[in-house]
Amino acid sequence: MPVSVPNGNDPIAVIADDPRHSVSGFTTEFIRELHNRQGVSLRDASLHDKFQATASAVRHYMVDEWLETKDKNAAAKQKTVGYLSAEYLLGPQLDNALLATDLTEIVEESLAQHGIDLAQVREQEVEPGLGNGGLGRLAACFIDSLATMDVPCIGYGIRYEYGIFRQTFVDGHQVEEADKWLALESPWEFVHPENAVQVNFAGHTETWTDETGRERTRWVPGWGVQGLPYNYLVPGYGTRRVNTLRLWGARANNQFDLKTFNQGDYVEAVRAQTFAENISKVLYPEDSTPQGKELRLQQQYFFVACSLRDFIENELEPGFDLHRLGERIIFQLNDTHPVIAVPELMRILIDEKGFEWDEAWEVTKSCFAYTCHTLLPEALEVWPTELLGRLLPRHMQIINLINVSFMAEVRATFPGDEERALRMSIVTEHPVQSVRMAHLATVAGSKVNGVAALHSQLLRDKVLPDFSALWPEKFTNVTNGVTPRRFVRQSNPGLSALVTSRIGGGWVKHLDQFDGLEPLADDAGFREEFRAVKAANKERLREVLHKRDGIDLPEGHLLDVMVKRLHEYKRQTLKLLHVVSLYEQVLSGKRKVEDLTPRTVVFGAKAAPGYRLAKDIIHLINSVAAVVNRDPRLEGRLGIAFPANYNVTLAEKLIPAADLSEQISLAGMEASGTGNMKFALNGALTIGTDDGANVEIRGLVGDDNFFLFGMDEPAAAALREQGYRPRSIYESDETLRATIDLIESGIFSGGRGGAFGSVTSALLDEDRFMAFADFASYLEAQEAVEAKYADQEAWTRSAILNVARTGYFSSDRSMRDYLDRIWHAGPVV
Ligand code: NTF
Repeated sequence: MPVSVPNGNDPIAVIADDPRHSVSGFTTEFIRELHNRQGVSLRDASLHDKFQATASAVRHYMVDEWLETKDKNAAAKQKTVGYLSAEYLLGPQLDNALLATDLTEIVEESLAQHGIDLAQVREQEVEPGLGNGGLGRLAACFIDSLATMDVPCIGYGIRYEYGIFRQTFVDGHQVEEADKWLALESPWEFVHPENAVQVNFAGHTETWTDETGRERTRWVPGWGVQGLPYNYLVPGYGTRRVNTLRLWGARANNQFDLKTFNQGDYVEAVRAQTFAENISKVLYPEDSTPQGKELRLQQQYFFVACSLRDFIENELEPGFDLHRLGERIIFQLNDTHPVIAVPELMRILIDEKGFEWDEAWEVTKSCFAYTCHTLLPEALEVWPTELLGRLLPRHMQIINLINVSFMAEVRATFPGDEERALRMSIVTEHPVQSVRMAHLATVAGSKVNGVAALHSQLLRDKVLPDFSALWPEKFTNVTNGVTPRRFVRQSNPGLSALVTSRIGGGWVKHLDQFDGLEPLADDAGFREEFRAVKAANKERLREVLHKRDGIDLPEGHLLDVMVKRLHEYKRQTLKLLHVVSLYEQVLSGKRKVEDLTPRTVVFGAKAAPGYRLAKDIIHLINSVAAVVNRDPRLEGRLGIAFPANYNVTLAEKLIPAADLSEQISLAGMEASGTGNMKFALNGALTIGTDDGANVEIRGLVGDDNFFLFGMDEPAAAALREQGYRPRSIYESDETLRATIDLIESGIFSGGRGGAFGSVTSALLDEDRFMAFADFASYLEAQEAVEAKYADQEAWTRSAILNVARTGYFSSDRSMRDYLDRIWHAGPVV
């Protein structure tokens, strides 16, 4: 490799003098991998062998840079971002690696020369689904951006053996299957068993007196496991930097508990091993509503303990003065999941390194910052002190001590305000004595941020108001972003080529350059090309859905897409009520079928396996689809497609094909959303509420290019305050009543009335997220959609303006905001 290239900013220069960077060069690497890694000849290789060999050959092209990056980091001694996240929803890796190494055409040609189709090889990849949804995908976008921006970063997380479950439908019901993503092994990881880290649990603490006569505490653990680091390469785009994603897998300490084994209980001995290895076995599938399960706390502590140990012992030079730790690392807490890292760092500094409490606290505060990703009270994690104290007795002590001095500070600042002190306490007594992890994170973090402007404001005003009164300067906003590499350049090659033909290719790294497209919205020729790209993307999607799901998308329809986790607050039911109301209007003759805008509504959504109502909603969607899609009276003008197992791989095909993006959560509920950004960047128009980042999207694209509906957050709060009665809306709104009545009639359940009673009564009796209140407004906005879609020139103009004006939502911009306002770190080249 041309390590001699002094400045790695020009990938073309780097590549030009690499002899391997040619068709014959790649062929050599590929054949070598087939032989040496897969142990097969080209003649006998299966498609899977070919994928493994392709992937590992492509990885060759990144390894030198990766090693070089490590050396560069060690020499520079600059601050590293330690992104602590329980989830990384990476998506398939091959295309991303091909893009970063600029090998796509070369590999395509090299494989073609041997009769291999890259497209088929690509399909072999099983995506690592190590996340639930937005939070995990955001982490993946962020590490991509940091590498691209030359910033030293280690992503730390868990190598779940089973990622997010595979969703299938049986009679319209969701059925979960284990996600065996490692069954055929991942070609992307480097495991280093020799760098295993010991992690302990349980036991008790005791005090002792050190040589200086100082009273110290030590933790005598009850049991432990080892964390094995699995390194993934995170290549930057257009730079030589390749950062690291380090995921930890649990392994038993001793392969066998020999004592038990010698006593003859072989099975018991092996069982202990299984117990330890369970820690990294499976991703919890709850999105937004965590279950307070002991295994989950084990997972959280497991990965942060490994990560802190790893950074301190392996990433810093020997003898580094830990009093200055905050100059070299900033650990970003991705939601509350890694917050147990706070007492862990305190424990390391005090118990192991002999720091005084105050010194340790100063260092700790400088090393953490906290991102909150939610507004739902039930999503804020709390751990019963009984559980925490049993699993991590020393950490429980430290949390209590942090709380004692924090309470003293609160009481000194607000004398006599005992209620406030109780509200703010890290440890709460109700309903059972528990630790509020968001409070701990806020107390310890140097900064606390929300993920969109509205969310950060609500975080200050409603979720943590007492904290923002105490420390106003601690709170800030960083609006989320998405990586333009994966979500435009890779997933939408047609649009990428079109855009590049007009404004050059700089946008891939500088997405604000999309603003250069603005004048082209008025260029009829460009609009035609833009429409052709959308049409081709729809065609590609038709092929994918046909092959993947046996779904035949009709041609020429408005593609109306709602893809995200199934949750009541996101209001998939509102979308469904719209479809049912259209159907009802046709059945009852209120609307002529030829007046319907031909439209297919695409849903993609997984429900947490224990979330009953969400699963009932999935069943209802599938049941409505089964009837509507077959009713000849609709003349094929209205349909629902609900492909199972929505994931990153499908998103990359679906988003570029969409016309309309559904972002319809109740205002004040969706922290940000990131799908909303991906759709806008790919030229879909949004129908949405004033929620999360929708607010900023609308602000940028303008009211003429966005379909706003529904109550805003203050209106929703006021209505709730006033006493919300969904049934009275049902009674007064004729369209809504006819829609609900049609569902209750049994038409979607083979004549059995009341089959979807759980869904309809949740709406009629409670409607926690006020779908009824926004129903009329939503239908009106959908009429505006139809009117605009009828004028294809106007629609395309708006779509182009969406692309041109949303460059702000690059995760590179998010990273710049974090670097400037929170991390105070920068690039190392
Ligand atoms: C999610 N939060 C939010 O619900 C989304 O609005 C947001 O876009 C993403 O985070 C990324 O910031 C969660 O998944 C969790 F766990 F915090 F509830």
